[in-house]
Amino acid sequence: MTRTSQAETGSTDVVVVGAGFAGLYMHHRLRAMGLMAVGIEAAGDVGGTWWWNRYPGARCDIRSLDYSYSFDADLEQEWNWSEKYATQPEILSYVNHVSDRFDLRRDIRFETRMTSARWSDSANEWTVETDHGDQWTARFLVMAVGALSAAKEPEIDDIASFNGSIVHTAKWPHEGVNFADKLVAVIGTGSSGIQSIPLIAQQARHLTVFQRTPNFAVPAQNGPLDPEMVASLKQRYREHRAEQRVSHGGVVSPSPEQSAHEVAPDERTMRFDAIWEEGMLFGFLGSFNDVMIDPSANAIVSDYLRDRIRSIVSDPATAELLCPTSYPVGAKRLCLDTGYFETFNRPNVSLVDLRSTPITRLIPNGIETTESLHEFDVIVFATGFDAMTGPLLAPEIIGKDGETLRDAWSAGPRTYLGLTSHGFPNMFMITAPGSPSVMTNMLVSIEQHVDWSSEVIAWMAEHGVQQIEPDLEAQDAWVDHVNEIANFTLFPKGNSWYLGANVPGKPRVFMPYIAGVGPYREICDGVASDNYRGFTFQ
Ligand code: N01
Repeated sequence: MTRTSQAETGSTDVVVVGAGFAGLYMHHRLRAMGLMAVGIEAAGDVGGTWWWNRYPGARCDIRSLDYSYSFDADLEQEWNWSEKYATQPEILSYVNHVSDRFDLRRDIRFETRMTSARWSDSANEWTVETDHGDQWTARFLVMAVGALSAAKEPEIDDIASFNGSIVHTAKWPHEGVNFADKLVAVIGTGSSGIQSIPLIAQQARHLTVFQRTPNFAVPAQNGPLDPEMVASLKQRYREHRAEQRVSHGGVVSPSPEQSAHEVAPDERTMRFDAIWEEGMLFGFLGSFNDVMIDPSANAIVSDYLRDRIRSIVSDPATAELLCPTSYPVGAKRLCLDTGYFETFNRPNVSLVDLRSTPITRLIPNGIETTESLHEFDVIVFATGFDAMTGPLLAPEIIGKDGETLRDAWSAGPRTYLGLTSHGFPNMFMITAPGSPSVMTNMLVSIEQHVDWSSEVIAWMAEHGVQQIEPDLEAQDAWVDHVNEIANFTLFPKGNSWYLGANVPGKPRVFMPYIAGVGPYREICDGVASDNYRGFTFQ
């Protein structure tokens, strides 16, 4: 939707930044509360991550029946997913359907990027500015900007010197990319690389994969949904949603009671085989209760997954390069794949190990490594995101004492409950650092945050208060708690984007809260029922 309107100036109750799943649901809630909202969205239409990430193979790695809104019982009955894991186009049509059904585009300015927001304590309002020269004042600011929405470019010299095309998985051209008969490079082997590599390989004359760190991946075992299973789930969808809300990761799965060491090797293998055949993303991490706590239990799972790689990839040297050995499984986000390791058996695919032969620079016709020159027509950067803090710190957000959020978080993000930050009154951040967010089914976490924030806004209206701000002590205690829980586990042991380790110079702080969505929800509800313990109101 091309923006044609002139710069706007006005006043509203709430400015909502972002029109992905979080922003859209926020608009729905605010409208139901009788509040006015203005939405700002950089993309040309609704969908957030699913509007931008259109690379071949992009699909969700949470089951489609779970990765959908639960706020409306009719909506979940009327929508029909075609596959176990939905593709990006199908998710985008779902978002479009929801936006049409609830008329959610009405208040949103597309192709508009928020550039700054400044809080005025005397006026009790935010002034939000955009790259179109708009200026909105609002009592509340909701940052629904997504956790994985600021694309990370690779740190490679002379990128501009390359004469062919460069595309980034997180900013995929809407017209698509023709790889037919082309020499193609993919740099990066995280989820985006692992999903796109098999499909690019089918089209390209030759595909070279540049891998810095290998990743563990589990086959999706995707396929059409069984209509009987869907009908039966739909009959108890409400109960299923309630179970999701109190689960660990926002998906219903059994809680493991045994340690990996309590089970005989043969039985362990049988269990792992069953998880492999089922194709569930976090099945391996939840196979025993100590996989993400005890390095030796984790090694049992890692060994199994490495053996699987060796059994798929025909060339033993390539198989070894594809086996992760430098971190516990799960410490980098586990990937769900369709034919990823098999792709390295194709004659038109080769692997370059960047640990032994790093890229030195791009050259006009390709990539130079310390060992050789590789010629390419197209280079795909699958190099990920400045996760969680990137989208929040991109605009200039200036709080109560004139301090920017960037300065307040210079040593790492500081939030109370992963929803609010001291010094930034009346600002809510959906699925921000310090909340379960990216460790969960995002839809469950998004709905919980939007519900909680809208309930505070309603409570403030009822109690005649104008301003809410988290106390510094409550925030410090929460940040300590988030770190304490993370440090009890193996999650911080990989150089992952969870820690900000993928972005040079970014403070190393484990950002998500990993105690689980159920316990986290209880804490948030407890804070609310205790008259918003840890917050000061004016
Ligand atoms: O990004 P990543 P992603 N030179 O950061 C490499 C979600 N998601 O877009 O590991 C060379 O995981 C980097 O190497 P290293 C999901 O939560 C979900 O793939 O830093 N290589 C790594 O291999 C996921 O975890 C889906 O050593 C460079 C890769 O690029 C998250 O998004 C699909 C480099 C980046 O991997 C991020 O995934 C897609 C450089 N300069 C994404 N810089 C679903 O399935 C980076 N790399 C729903």
